[in-house]
Amino acid sequence: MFDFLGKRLQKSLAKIKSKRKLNENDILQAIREIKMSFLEADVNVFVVKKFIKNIKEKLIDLEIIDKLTPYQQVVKIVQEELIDVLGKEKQKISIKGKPEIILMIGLQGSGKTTSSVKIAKYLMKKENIKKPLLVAADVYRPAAIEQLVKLGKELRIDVFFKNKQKNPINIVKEAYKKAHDEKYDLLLIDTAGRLAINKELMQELDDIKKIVKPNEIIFVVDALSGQDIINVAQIFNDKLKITGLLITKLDSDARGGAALSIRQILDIPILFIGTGEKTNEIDLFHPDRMAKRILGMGDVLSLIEKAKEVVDEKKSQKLMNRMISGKFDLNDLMEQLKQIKKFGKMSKLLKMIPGINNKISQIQINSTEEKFYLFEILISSMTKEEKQNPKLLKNSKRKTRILLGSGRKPQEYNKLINEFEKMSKQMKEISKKIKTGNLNGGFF
Ligand SMILES: Nc1nc2c(ncn2[C@@H]2O[C@H](COP(=O)(O)OP(=O)(O)OP(=O)(O)O)[C@@H](O)[C@H]2O)c(=O)[nH]1
Ligand SMILES: [Mg+2]
Repeated sequence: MFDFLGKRLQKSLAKIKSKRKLNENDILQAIREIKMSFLEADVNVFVVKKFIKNIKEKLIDLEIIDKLTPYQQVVKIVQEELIDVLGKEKQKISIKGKPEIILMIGLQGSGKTTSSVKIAKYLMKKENIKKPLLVAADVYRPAAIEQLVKLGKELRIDVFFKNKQKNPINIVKEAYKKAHDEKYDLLLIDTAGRLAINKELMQELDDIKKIVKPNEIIFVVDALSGQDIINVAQIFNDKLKITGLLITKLDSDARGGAALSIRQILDIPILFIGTGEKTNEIDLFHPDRMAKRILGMGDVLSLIEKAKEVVDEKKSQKLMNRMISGKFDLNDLMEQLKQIKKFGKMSKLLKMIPGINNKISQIQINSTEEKFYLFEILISSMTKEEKQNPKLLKNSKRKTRILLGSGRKPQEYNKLINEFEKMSKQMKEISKKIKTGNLNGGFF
């Protein structure tokens, strides 16, 4: 997520980290570096100019306050201005209509269809939407209707479509009537993609807008877009008045600067970001949290929210109790691995933890993920008895059977046993400390 900008910016700022005083030259050099970071991340020149002008004014007047190092003060200023670029406050869709009507627009392949489903699912979970209707208004691309129908089916969300109707305006009219008649509380219209600005298709969107009078018109923009997306967004906005942005594919290594720049140039809030192909890979956009993340300060709030969403509290409590009581078997380990997996990719998770961003390499992450995967396979080949009583795993007949069943190597098996023993030992020690009330320095 804006990783390129983050890494580059953190590198620029690291140069002044150890300085106890900053002279004019240091400041100018830092400003130059910051400017280059933004330009290299493909942020629009006008946005960069404004940003630099603002931080320059603040940095020149910098008065060193005792409590903060010069570095901390510079970071604070950059953070404030970054929040300004990202959009000051969190924006969210407030459900106004009955039904709430959302129109999705954007270039071809930007992620409109996927995002339509993601938004419907998100609003059902967070905003008390109970009966959404998705509308397949893309009659041009073969299989477009099928794509939405399939996604809707997976999530048990109704999809309105007409295989024979070739006029999207008529489809929308009918869907609009159905939504009112059958008391749907959300009407979400997925429209056809445009390769570039095309007058006819633009008129079609305007006609749809006039019929349904949407509460939200969301412009879906791919993080991989180049600078020309800003012009495209401008034209869409002039004709249709966009109410919010959704930036997709922020899980890729796209620099994302161009998509990001639309926010400030057109003064349209970023409502959501797409972080993967799965229908739950959508996040509300919080400018302050994103600024912190870009500056390597972590995003603990998002991490806690995510944990609440994915971790089954009862199971965690049970697991915790077993750990404290010194009982911890391979069933528990498997349960723990499953809970971790629910967070998604480990690299995403680690980026939310302050200070850790640059300290763990992708290689280390990959090897941990691989190890967990391996453990899961091996544990799956064990009997219930073996999982409850790991001592049985020393038996060579059992070992041979498990290796055969899992298709793994003896070294891998030994690694699991060793690591499990180490873990159990640590847990027994912690449990002893808790029981004797002797927990110096906490758990870790
Ligand atoms: N990695 C990743 N892929 C995404 C994301 N959003 C969408 N995609 C993928 O991007 C491709 C295009 O997505 P669609 O939702 O079909 O895009 P669209 O705008 O509806 O495309 P058209 O209808 O052809 O204009 C699909 O392969 C999606 O799975 C995202 O946030 N991350
Ligand atoms: Mg589509």
